[in-house]
Amino acid sequence: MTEERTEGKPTDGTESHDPDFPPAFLSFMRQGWRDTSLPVGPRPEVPNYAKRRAAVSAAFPGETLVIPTGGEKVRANDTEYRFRPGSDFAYLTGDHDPDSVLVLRPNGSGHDATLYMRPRSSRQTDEFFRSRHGELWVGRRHTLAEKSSELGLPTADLTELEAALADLAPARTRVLRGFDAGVDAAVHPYDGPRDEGQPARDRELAIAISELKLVKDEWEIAQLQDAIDATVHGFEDVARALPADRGVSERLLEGIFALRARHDGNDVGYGSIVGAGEHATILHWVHNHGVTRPGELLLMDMGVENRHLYTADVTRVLPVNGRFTALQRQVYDIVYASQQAGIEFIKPGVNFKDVHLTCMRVLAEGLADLGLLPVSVDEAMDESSTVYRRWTLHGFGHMLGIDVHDCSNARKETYRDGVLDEGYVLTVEPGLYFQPEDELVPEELRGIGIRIEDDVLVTPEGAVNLSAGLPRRADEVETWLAEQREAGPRLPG
Ligand SMILES: [Mn+2]
Repeated sequence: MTEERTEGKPTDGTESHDPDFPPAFLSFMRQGWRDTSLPVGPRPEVPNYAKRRAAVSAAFPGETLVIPTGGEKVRANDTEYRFRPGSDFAYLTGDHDPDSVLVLRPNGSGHDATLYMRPRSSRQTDEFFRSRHGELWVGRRHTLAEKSSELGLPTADLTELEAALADLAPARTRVLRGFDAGVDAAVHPYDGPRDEGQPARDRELAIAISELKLVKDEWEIAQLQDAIDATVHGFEDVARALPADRGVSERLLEGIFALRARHDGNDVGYGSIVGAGEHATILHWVHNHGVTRPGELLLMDMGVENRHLYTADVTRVLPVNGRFTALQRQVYDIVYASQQAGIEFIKPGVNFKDVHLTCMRVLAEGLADLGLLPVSVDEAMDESSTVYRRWTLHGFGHMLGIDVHDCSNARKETYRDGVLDEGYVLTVEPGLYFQPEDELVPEELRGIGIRIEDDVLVTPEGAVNLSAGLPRRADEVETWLAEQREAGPRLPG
């Protein structure tokens, strides 16, 4: 299914700058290799993945379900980005290899699962040393048996997938589209033009998986806590490297956080946002080419993605010189009060939308106190107005899990217009942003951007803040920053 990637290039994956292969070298390379085996056994979390597959199976009785992970993405020419598995595929299998495809076939009472994968390079062909996808280029892959043992899932060679997909009845098949062009082309469940987008039947599969993900099981909550704890660690490293009395580049801070993540065996779940001064007013500031300045604020929105791909999403604002000015603190306290009101409001049964309104009303009241609202708070909060949004810009938060914006295919009625339930994990992240060129705010507010973001678990009693390892209140943030500086720089080692 991936051959089209090499179209127009030598089929063995070599490049024009690669050396030739004289026969003497080829025959010498083909001999004398000892077989090896990987020391793998069933991973403890295997039953969790089986449970999720059973839930998807129950939603689509009698139908074949095809769920690819996707392939490596070209960065430039023949270099690729580091592979990141498709979230839904990883959620259902735990497999992290590129190009794999999960197929669930109806068996009368439920489904039989098969993981189609690229097994280790055979020594019977020259692929292992000639192809850039061969093991001497990319490292040892699992055999079919090794992968099966590790994931508790029957496996088959990816080369058999095309035949397996060939005879599927369109009306009884659903594909998670958009991940693997080869799979998408192989299964044609509709006659319309390709550019009409994902057909409704396939869309229902994506929706069902997204809605299953709304409730996190205990193992997932442990993964999220692990990612969040690693994130706390990373924020501490950054705070310890942030000088109070001189500027450093935003990229230094981005790099320290990334170094901590990679050193711990993790990654970042999204491009770190490190906004010094007025860069904090740009919501997705990822250029990070600015410099901190004592006296200004520093906004950092960063999250570690752990080795099972669950990610944190945390934002903190620090006063670079160690102390908020009275005005900075006034704005900070409005955002804090908004976030606190949102967290206190959250419990099973409340509407997602009402959490939003709870947070936004506190922000609107704060804007009124600052003398900025052109109308009353009630008028501003009316659906026909919402003028306060000039300075709040975004919603209160989003679901969090294996994607930073998790459950994104859930229907509006189960997510934005839905009701929170036990086991949901979501961010609470109100903010206030005063653009440097905003003539409707006093000059001293221009260029201030503040967001406080935490990751919250919905429990029977209410909400538990999973990221409480980082303080949020203004005075506590100052104390924490001073403590980190006192402890001194800490680099992984
Ligand atoms: Mn977020």
